Amino acid sequence: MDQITALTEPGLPLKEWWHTATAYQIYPRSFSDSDGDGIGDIAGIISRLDYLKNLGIDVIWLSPIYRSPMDDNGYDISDYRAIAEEFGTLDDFDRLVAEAKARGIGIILDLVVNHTSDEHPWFVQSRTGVQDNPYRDFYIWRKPLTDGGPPNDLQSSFGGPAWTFDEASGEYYLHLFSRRQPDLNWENPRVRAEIYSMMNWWIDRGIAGFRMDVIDYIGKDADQKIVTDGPQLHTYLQEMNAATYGHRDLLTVGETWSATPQTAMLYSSRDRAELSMVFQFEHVTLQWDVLYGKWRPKPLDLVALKTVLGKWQRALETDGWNSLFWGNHDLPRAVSRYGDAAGYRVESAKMLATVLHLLKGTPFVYQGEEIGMTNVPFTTIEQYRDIETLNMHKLHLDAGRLADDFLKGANESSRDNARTPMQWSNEAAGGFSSGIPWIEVNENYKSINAADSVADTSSIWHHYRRLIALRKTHPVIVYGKFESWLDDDPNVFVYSRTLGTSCLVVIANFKPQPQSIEIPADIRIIGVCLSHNYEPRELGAPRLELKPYEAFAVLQT
Ligand code: TEU
Repeated sequence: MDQITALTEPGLPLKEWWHTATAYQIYPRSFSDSDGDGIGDIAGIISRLDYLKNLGIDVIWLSPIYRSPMDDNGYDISDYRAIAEEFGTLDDFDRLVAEAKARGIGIILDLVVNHTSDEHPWFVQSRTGVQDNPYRDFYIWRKPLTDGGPPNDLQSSFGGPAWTFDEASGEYYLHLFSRRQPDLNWENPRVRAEIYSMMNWWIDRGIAGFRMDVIDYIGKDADQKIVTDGPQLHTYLQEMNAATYGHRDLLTVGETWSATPQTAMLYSSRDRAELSMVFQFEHVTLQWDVLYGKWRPKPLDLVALKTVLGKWQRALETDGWNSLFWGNHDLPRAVSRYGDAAGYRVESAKMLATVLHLLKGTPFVYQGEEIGMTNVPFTTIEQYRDIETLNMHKLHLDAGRLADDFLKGANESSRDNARTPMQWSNEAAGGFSSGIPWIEVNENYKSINAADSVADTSSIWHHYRRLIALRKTHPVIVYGKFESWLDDDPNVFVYSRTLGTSCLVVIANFKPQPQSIEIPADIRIIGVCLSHNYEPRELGAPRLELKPYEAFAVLQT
């Protein structure tokens, strides 16, 4: 059977443009500063579009660019239809969309509609204290209990109670993040209508889709303390789909920390008309400590990681769709978390890319990952900017944790690891800005930067570029059936992808020690080597000696 016939076999998903796409996430504040104020901006992004085009990506997910007091770097929006002044203007944005489109790249916006900023006019109205204000019911207000306390003990993700008392109205409002991010009341049909109208306004400007912030929260029932997967969640998503992007060809990806393969099917199954795909985080939380969470991470357990990734590959085999990612703006740098930034940075970054990009799903590359940027070794809490890190620092210290111990956790897991400026060159501030960056540049920019990576054909950047191109030329990477091998091996990941007569085998050593493995009898490592991070190896032998972090992929047709 030829590959095109295989693609239209019954049981396989219909083809969508985003099946073959690779996305790239930009955190605008830290990407490229065009005017020297130390903060990245839209004009800066435009100036880097050729770099991204060259890498081969199809879609850019922009973290929020809307007007915001920046309590949570833009995830606190005060005007959904305006651009933050430090990022530029609506004209700049329209130019970005057009310039990206001219290069075959779509722009996906971050849709943050679980909450707004407390400076959003809706909330300003809502909290005036006048109970019959038409905006009162745009947010979630509750009377104090008889002892004056909050309605229940729901906690904010950023630490402390999720309810804050408002003197003016004598009631509590809900905020599952900072107190400056009040939760919208999705039960109010006027709130939903406003959001859909805003979404259509952006869609009409030519965007390619949305990444939806904590979208698993919108069906919540705060009184029952149900936050994720609330009773109305899927009803609202179907309503949103029908009212906005349902009849357009857009990519929608929900951020869903709560997703399981079962719920992912609810979100992304074709007949349900909700989302294209979700971000699931099981491979992330796997490394969190029971007590301290991400602030005292556990070492990587490869068997557990393979189990999670394999489970998701199998569950969404014939319907629904996976997203694939190692990092984002909330997570540590991929090579620091899953690889070996100190000993084998280049080899392990390439290995991780190989493993991820040859799975089934849409890969998302987080800015700087393609050059192997690492976590930042801040030595004092004053160097951190992230609201979550600063709040947690206080809470952990108040609870008796030693400052150095917290810093060690922050070095490994703070969101600021991902937010230090993109390292463009070995010039001052890594070529990110001619001014003083809003957060310190990682001091390793002299040896880790985009200019050097692009110039060196053996770099991590070129490895990413090749992997991204492979997805475009080999349908087996897009649609092939996933199977895994040596599942109990704690050091090596072996999987295959099969489509028609094509079989791709991927072998990756996740350790700094060499490994010797017996090739399972039912797979054969013969054919063309599509990707490797050392010299191409001789194929066909029944035993394989793998070098530290060696990874390669072989295609047999
Ligand atoms: O993140 C949701 C979220 O739950 C994270 O804040 C998470 O709790 C934390 O990073 C893991 O410890 C989204 C955005 O991606 C994040 O940047 C925002 O701060 C948050 O929502 C609020 O909008």
